[in-house]
Amino acid sequence: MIRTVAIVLAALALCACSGFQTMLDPAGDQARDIDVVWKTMLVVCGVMYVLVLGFLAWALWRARGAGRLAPDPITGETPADPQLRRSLTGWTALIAAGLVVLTTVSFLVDRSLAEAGPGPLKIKVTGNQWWWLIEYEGDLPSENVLTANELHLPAGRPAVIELRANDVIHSFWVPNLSGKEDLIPGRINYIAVTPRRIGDFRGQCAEFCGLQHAKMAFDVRVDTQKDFEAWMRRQTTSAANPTDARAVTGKQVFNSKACVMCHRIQGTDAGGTTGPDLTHLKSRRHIAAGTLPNDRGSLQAWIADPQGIKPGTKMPRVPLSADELNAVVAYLETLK
Ligand code: HEC
Ligand SMILES: [Cu+2]
Repeated sequence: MIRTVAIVLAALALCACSGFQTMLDPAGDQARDIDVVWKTMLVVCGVMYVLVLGFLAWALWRARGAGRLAPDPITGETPADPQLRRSLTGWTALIAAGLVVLTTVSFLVDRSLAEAGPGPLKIKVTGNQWWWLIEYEGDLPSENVLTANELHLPAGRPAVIELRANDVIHSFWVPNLSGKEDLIPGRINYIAVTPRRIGDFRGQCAEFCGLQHAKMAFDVRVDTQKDFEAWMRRQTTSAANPTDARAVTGKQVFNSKACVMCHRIQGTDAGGTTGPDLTHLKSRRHIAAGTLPNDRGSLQAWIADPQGIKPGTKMPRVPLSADELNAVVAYLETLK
């Protein structure tokens, strides 16, 4: 029996304390600082809670002896209790000390969250209903990178992310790396992130932003500096021309339908900015902001009926024949 309980508790602790979308498993400086505040609060409040319950039990126990502190039946006065006075003074001091600890820790952590380290990587993230535009500023304009729904960061280097919104208020939150920061139309906010652990994480919009708010997630990849640079270099290249016959047809279909008005594919006539950049679509893990895995079946389902998968999404259903749909997907699959 005790063993079963122990196993269940251990399983609960494990599944709550590690993972790619949890603040209990910090993988960056800011998340680690926030974790310090959380643990301090847990300890201080936990100790207080146990003490309060302990004193309550003790008071009930004492009251059992009946009438020790009962008013004098003749004068109606309660006898002074020096022990009680001393305990109350001690108790007040303890509360004050607890509050001082909490205030100090949260003040210090708040300060440290406000400053990024030296030489930060600069990234712009723009919230749209319901996807994330992500831009990296290179040293030269030709080294700028435009992508969507997948944030890449080098481990160990501070990054400052500039946050904007195109329509309504969204909120940027990657629990493993840092706190939350709102994206507000007409305003620029910043959030600093210094990832320390290589791995895949997940971010989520944390401010209700309409119908598909829950399907406004993004992937985060923390790489070594070298892998990050290789990724950046690939992202700056134009889309290769398809060679496969079906993909060639797919490109023609894409460019002759409404797709071209909303999506950009670098190196082609497609230059729309209403939807995500598709130049390196297949290098991403998910489509439609974390909604579906990035495979052939999902791409077909999405393009055939975006409104069925994400009702209200700003991508309309573009009528395509089955052949056209297959061809377009074959083309999209060449966009590595
Ligand atoms: C009116 C603008 C518009 C048109 C037309 C349009 N799209 Fe989209 N598309 C979007 C928007 C906006 C999104 C993001 C939707 C979301 O995640 O909520 C999107 C998402 C996508 C995605 C997923 C991209 C990603 O990284 O998540 C693919 C693939 C795609 N569109 C392909 C197409 C194809 C192929 C066509 C033509 C048949 C097309 N789109 C027509 C606006 C458009
Ligand atoms: Cu949102």
